[in-house]
Amino acid sequence: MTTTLITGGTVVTATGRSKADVLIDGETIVAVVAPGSQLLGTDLPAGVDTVIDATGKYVIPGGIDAHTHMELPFGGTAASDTFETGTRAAAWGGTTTIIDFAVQTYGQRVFDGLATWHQKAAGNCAIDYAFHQIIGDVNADSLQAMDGLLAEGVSSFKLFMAYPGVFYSDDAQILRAMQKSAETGLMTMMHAENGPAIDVLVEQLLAQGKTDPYYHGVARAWQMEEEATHRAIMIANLTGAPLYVVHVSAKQAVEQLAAARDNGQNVFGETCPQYLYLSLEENLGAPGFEGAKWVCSTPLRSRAEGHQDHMWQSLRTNDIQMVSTDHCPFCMKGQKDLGLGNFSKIPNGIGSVEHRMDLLYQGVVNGRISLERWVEITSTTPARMFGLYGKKGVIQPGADGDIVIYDPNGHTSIGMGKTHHMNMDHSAWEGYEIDGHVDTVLSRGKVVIDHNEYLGAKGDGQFVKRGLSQYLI
Ligand code: DUC
Ligand code: ZN
Ligand code: ZN
Ligand code: ZN
Repeated sequence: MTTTLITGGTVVTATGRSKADVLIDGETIVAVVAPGSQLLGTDLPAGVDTVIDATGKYVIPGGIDAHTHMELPFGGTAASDTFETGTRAAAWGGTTTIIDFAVQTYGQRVFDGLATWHQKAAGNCAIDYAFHQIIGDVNADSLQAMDGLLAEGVSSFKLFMAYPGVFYSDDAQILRAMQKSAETGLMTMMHAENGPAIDVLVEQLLAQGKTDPYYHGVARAWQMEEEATHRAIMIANLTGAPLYVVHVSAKQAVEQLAAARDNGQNVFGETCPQYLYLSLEENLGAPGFEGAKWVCSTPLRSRAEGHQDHMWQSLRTNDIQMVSTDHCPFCMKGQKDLGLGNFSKIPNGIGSVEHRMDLLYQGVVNGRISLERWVEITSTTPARMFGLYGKKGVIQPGADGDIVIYDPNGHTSIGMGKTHHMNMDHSAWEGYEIDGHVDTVLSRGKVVIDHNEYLGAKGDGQFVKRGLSQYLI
């Protein structure tokens, strides 16, 4: 087995920072010790195979992106990153685990959907991966199948209050699924937008000739997110289901989540980089058809209304617990352009899996969040929330050797021809300049990114079985 010593760096976890050396034996961290001290308690042969000098750098647990959609069939096309290209891009950006969404489509059996996702991912991933299960058709058969999900290492399922005719669950289905969630302990994940009402608004806007990408944001009004979030919280309250609301963008939805937590409920919220940085006015409202790059759901919100600032503040106060990407990339040519002349036909999604760690680190530079909070919201909380903690999300003996060496004095220019490894013909983050740089990435002890060189291979990444959430009160 290869041994690796990361020496001279500052180890940062969710609870603090200290100068420490990290010793990895094979795939596993075996010691974290003050620099220069004897590596007591380890029975290593003298000397290590590889020494990595991390002087002046942060040594953090690898990022965990708990919300990705590689190869998702959606909007008449499919997300442009495969498991191969998407996980490689993730590695470049310091993410060492993704949790993707297996899909049960309408009329399909749950385990057939899960098997399809295993086929897509197996042998193709650069980093470790796990699955949530989308339940696209809540019925007696799927409710019964949910009893078997945990044994498959899938401890969470997602429902949609949006997209009637595609993945949609009505309130009766949500109630039954949440009863199952309470009974099994599986986390209910919710896409909280009132889809039927939004569809009426879409129809009315199109009838008025309002066809530009901007109107995607107008139709998917914050009231529709707040209302659905509240409804999901109330059904969770009634049933006792643990609830995790995905891609929260409206400040009013955050207030609903905060009130539920104050009320003692196991209710959690995730936001995404796009809701921290991008806006309805500047991005969806870009000239011509440009705004299509930023069509995603929930939509980008108005900066004038203050959603972005509120979201940063919520990360600080833990009203929002973590940040995932909802990585769902589509090219402009041949995919986004399906919606030329009709915003409702633009495939929904933004590609960010490569940039989440950098974009959030910028929050540390700007004094929005602490260094420890950065690690917490990008790695430690995702691990705890979705039953990976101990193996992932922390630097301690026994944990996987998933480590990022981050250079606070480095610099990252994001954009096409600069830092961009996702399978897209544009970057939603073109021109972003980051004070900080992912220098070295280890995935289960193997160096997969060495400065600006990719050393990984498809098939390095393994499926990880998850346990129940370790975050519940
Ligand atoms: N939102 C997106 O932006 N893309 C995929 C599905 C979703 O809910
Ligand atoms: Zn969603
Ligand atoms: Zn999603
Ligand atoms: Zn460097």
